[in-house]
Amino acid sequence: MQHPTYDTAKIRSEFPSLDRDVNKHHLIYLDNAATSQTPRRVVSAIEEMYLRHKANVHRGVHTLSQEATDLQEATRRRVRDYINARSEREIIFTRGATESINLVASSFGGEFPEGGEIILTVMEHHANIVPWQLLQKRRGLKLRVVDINERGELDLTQYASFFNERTVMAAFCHISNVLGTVNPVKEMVATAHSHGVPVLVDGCQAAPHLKMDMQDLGCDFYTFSSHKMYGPTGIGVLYGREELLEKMPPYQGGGEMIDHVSFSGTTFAELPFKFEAGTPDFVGIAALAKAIEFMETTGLERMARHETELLRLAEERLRAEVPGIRIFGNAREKAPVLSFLIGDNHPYDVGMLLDGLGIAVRTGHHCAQPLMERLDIPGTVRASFAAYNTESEVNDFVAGVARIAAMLG
Ligand code: C6P
Repeated sequence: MQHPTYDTAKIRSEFPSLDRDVNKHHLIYLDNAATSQTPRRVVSAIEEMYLRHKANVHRGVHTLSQEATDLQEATRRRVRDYINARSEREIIFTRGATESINLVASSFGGEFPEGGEIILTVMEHHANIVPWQLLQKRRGLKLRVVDINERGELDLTQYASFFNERTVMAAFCHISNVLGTVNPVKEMVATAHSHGVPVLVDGCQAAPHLKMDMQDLGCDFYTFSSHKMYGPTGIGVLYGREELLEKMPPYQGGGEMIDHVSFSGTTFAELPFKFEAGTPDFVGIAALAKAIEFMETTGLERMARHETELLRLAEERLRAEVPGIRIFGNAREKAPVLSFLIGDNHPYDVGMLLDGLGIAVRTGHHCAQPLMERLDIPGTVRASFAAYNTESEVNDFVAGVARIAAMLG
């Protein structure tokens, strides 16, 4: 099954964390949709920053400060190229996707007119629901929620029907973190734009698997978190179209985001710094470049093909070998995220028993409670695959689930 040029052993050799034992079993890490493991080159870059280049960015004329600033800004350019944005002015570093969405809701949404409507979908992560709900209260807005079909795909007819003269925003995920559904984002952006409505895409689950191309997608805002794409924790990227960012007020005030401060009035820095108040996590930002390098050298398409093969294998074998298994999310285009339940057994019980076998999966509502309500389930067990997972890990995982199913009855 493994392609001759795709060498998981070589990839795994960069991830020492995969070599450890858990509960007397060799770790099988299948919680990649929550956070991926980190390759050595990223950790080395963090170490290098702390041991050689630690000085505050954009603040000093001394050499260390220049070095740290150069490394941070080199990552910005790398991200710009990686996601095919037009300019590095469109790349804002945040703490993660959650902060990015709060930034857009607060700053871009701050002037939405009362009675305005925001289109969301039922498969959103709380990070793409709650910031809009907070804004809804502040501005007197209405949220409209697009439903899914039995495969877990969005109802695009309903989506198109929601647009009217009151619609002020559409915000949806590129890939569902529970169902794995890959949404037809380009088409959805085009629909919104045909009504003059701006779009935010939550690309958190897409970043580790898909080529992100801002100019091709045409969206107004796009966001993702570094920790899910082999990078450091605590860093996110917000892409925004320059002409929108230019008009938006700052999200937070403080150092770094100003041009000149006086008590009679303050002027703000140029993009993207207007949105980066305070000392950023320049150590992590510098190291994010190495995560992008890892994905580029491994080959995003080859990684995705490998991960899809693991997903298909796991789905087929679970269906064949585990009586009473229910898999949630059977979209025609699906990312390597596998949510399931065994009969009526609680996901926590299954997750705990899998942990006893050294197998890490996520259990619960996955920060998508409205989706759980829609599916009428308390939560799921979720296995999610990354570039370093192997066919033999999938086989052990399926055997583990089968054993647990037999035990629980
Ligand atoms: N989902 C999961 O296990 P942060 O926490 O800001 O890095 O990412 C939030 C987020 C936003 N959107 C989607 C689609 C996501 O999947 C996540 C994070 C993790 O599914 C942790 S809850």
